[in-house]
Amino acid sequence: MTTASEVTKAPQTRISSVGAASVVAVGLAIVVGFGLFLGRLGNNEPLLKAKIVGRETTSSGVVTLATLDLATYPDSMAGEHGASGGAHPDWVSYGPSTNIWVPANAIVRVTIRNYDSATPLNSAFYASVQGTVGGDALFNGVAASRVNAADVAHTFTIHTYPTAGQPLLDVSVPLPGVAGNAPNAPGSNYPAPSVVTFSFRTGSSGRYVWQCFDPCGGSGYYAGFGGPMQTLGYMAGTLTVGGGNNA
Ligand SMILES: [Cu+2]
Repeated sequence: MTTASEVTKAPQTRISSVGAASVVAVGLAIVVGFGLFLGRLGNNEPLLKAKIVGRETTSSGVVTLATLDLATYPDSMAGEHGASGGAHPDWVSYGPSTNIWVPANAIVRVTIRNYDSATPLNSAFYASVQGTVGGDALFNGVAASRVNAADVAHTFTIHTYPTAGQPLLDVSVPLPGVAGNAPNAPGSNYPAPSVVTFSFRTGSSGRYVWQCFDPCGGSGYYAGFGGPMQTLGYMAGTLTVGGGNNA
C-alpha cells in the first residue's frame, strides 16, 4: 500500500517536455487500451433484449412472459462481429449478441438456431437439459431431457450466481449439431439449423455469466477450451436479469 507520506518522499525528477509528452501518450494509450479491454467484456456490445410478449399465470402467480432468439455459428461472420467477422472470423460464435437482457420474475422462452456441426462433449453431464421449465427442451420439435453427448455442437449454460446476493439461475441446454456434410441452405452461408426451444424462469434482478461447455474452440487450443471458448462475444457472454425498464 502506498501512503501519502510515501508519495511526498518520491524522488524529485526533472522531466523534460518531451518526456512529459511521452508519459501523457503512454498514459493515454493505457486508458484507451483498458477501455477497449472493458469493451470486450460486454458492456459496449449491442444489448440483446428479450422481447416482452405478455403475462403468464403460473402456480406461483402471474409473471412476465418474454422471448429470446439466439443462434450459434461455425464462424463469426453472422453475429455481433459484423459481416467481416471481426478479429477472429474463423472462431465459432453466438449471435446476434452475447450481451443479453431478460426481465426479472419472468418466464423466458428461448429459441436457439444452431448452424454448426457436432463436437462430442467431454462430459455427458452437459448432454442433459437442466433448469428449464418442465425439465426438458424441444429438439427440432421433439421434447427430450437429454441428447446423445456425441451429437452436441454447443451448450447454452448459465452459471450460477457470481455473488451470494443473487438468486440461483442454473440453466444448461445442449444444442445438437447439424450434419457435418450438410449443404448450405438456399440463399444462406450455412446449412439449415437444428432448432432448440426451452423456457426458464427468472427471479429477482441479477447479473450472470453464461457460456458454452462443449469443447468447440478448435484444435489450436488446449482440449478445445481456449480461444472463442474463453472470450466474451464468442462462446461466452453476460446475462442481466431485470433492472432498466423491466416490465
Ligand atoms: Cu460452443
